[in-house]
Amino acid sequence: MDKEFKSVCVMGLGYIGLPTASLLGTKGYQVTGVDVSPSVVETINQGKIHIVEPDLDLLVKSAVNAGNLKASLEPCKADMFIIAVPTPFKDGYVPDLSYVEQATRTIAPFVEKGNLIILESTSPVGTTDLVAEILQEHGHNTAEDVFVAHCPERVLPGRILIELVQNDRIVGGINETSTKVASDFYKEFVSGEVLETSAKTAELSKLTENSFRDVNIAFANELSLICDKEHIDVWELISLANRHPRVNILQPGPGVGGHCIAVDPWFIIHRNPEQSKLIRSAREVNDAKPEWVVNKVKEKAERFKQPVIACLGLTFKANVDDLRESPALAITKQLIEENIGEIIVCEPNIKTHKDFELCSFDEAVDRADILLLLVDHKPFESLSAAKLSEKIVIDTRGIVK
Ligand code: SAJ
Repeated sequence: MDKEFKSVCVMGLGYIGLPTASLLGTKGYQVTGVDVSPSVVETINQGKIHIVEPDLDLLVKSAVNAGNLKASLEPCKADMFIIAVPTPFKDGYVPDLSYVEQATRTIAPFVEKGNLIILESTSPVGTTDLVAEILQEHGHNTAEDVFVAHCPERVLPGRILIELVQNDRIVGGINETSTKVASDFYKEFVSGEVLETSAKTAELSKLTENSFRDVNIAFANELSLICDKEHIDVWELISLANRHPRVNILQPGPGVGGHCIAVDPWFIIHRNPEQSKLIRSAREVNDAKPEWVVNKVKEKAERFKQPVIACLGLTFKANVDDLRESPALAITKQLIEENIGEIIVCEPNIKTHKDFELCSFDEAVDRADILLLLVDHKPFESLSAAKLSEKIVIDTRGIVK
């Protein structure tokens, strides 16, 4: 396929859209990044960023300064369009596709014959077909004139710029020509392999990757409950079992957070409820873990009048500043709500929080009667059980040695 795309319109300037837009800008594409938030648009046009991600500030600055990235509230004509908007769920775990639908309707008047439209948002099976249908409703002939494909983002927050280039990509079009055209585009800047398939397989593949991780973590979390009853160290158990050449269990924790792994499995369950019993069960196991941790703290707190409970870590995973869907945050809030003792909070990756005063790591360790380790941040790795013999330690991440 010898199509050449020079101008790109990226819909949504969040964790995926902005890194993608700025990367393409530095590769010589003429990029317009579109977002509904005026403050986001303004920030980016000043060469600055509104999210935290290593090196993204430099990339955005360089693309904007080179005149290759411009943020806007409105789309414009372009050779191709990338949709990277949120796909959350509504009440009852029903997928909310309104952002994808709205983005497609917004670009439809600007789409022309020969354009490529790529959906990168993590999406339930059938969403790429829905994008094509909306374009058809606006008079576009998706069988011949415009190309439509899904290429799910697969980058890990904290490593986005590296994984954007190095990860293998899965590209699935609504027909073979669309697949080929989209695949050729990714080959321009991806150093990993670009794998071609159908749109539906690409959609389910992304959901499968995150569900695999969720099910595996649920298995580890279930083991942690069993081990607690049996007085066995779950971390030792898993490291021993993982010495088998075909076993690779993930790590238990206080629950599964973030905006991907705890969400995506529901897209499979919603569409195929009868066939996805294990996936649903895993979700339930992981969602129940924060409550289990709270009960553990309550049990240990019984012997004190008013214990000082130090919560170490608030973020959804280690060494990031992201609090979205964080089980550590939910646990801390519940402990405060239930008035179990004096709760002190230490989170080295954020400066302030609207609901809590944050204290230093040293103060937390010093003052605590109960030390509740919720996130395996680097600085917490210095904790040693020998030095904490006077305190009760509840280590949900298994880092206290
Ligand atoms: N977690 C555990 N035990 C583990 C691993 C993780 O409890 O052994 C917890 C973490 O603490 C966190 C949650 O799971 O609360 C999710 O963290 P994560 O690091 O596994 O994943 P995310 O949400 O940051 O990113 C995932 C990635 N998917 C996979 O690794 C299959 C990423 O590649 C996706 O692009 C991203 O979801 C996404 O956007 O979908």
